[in-house]
Amino acid sequence: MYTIRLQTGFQYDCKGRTWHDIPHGPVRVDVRVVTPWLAPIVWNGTFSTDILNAQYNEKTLPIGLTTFAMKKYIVFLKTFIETAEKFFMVGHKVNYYVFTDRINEVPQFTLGNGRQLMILLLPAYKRWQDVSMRRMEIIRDYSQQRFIHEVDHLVCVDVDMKFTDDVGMEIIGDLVGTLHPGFFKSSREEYPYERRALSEAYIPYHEGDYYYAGGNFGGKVQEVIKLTNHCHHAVLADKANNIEARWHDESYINKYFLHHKPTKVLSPEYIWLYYYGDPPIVQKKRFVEVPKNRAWIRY
Ligand code: UD2
Repeated sequence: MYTIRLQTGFQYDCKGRTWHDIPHGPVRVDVRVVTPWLAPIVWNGTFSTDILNAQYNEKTLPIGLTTFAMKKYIVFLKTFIETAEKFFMVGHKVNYYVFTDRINEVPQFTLGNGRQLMILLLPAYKRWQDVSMRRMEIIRDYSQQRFIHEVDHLVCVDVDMKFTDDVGMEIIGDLVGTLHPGFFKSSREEYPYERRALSEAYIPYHEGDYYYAGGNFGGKVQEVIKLTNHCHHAVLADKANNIEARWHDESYINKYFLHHKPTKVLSPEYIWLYYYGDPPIVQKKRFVEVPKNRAWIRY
């Protein structure tokens, strides 16, 4: 028997069957689809949306999607929500939790059935790094006090992003991390982990599995509470020692995932930055960064 690989990444055998027809057949041979601890790595072509949707119990609670639109980042909210309505968990219940200090600048949205927008007022920190890192504390607190009663699962993402293709039940798992688009082909020595031993985020050169993006993580609410609580304490401990990890919250998340392995890993389809080009191996760019003028937006 011979196989033909098509651009889509699906495998067809000589009888024209895809892996859907042959459940034990190969899935993707050009990328790794499982971690060494046997968690799936979610790439296009490795899952069936129909099967996952059929498994989804209609009685379950909505999926929670958290994002922060603090200060000038409020300008990203319109595109973020409008594209989420088109592509994020279509046909499922969603609670959007948007943290902002600029309630008056929140646009009006028309949302689909079963989808709600919750605007949560926060005072803003001065430094953008603190806004970014403080997300750990805020997500932890709101998860404990509120989200745990309203949703089963949280997806926590950056706001300067847009959805450009379907993102559905395939991303749901107990503890979920996303491969950073810049380092999914790199070796562990090349990962931009925090390398100063003084920091709580420190990872030595001989350790580490993947480099995860700070802009998309999630899981069951209880797991997100553990992750954000751990990272928040690490941020505080470093602050007390006058040190700030190299990539802020992202560095602490990477340290957390080293010792608490994600049960599901999303490929960079789920956080793409065109700064890294348009490689065909990333067949779908589902959630992509909106370019920003960092000097203007952050100050
Ligand atoms: C990366 C990560 C980001 C974070 C950061 C830490 C990705 C795609 N992004 O992005 O998650 O780990 O590095 O260095 O993996 N924000 C505001 N107002 C502000 C500043 C930030 O709302 O004034 C929020 C907003 O949701 C933003 C997020 O914090 O998307 C992260 O900030 P960023 O997007 O400027 O960070 P960036 O692009 O360096």
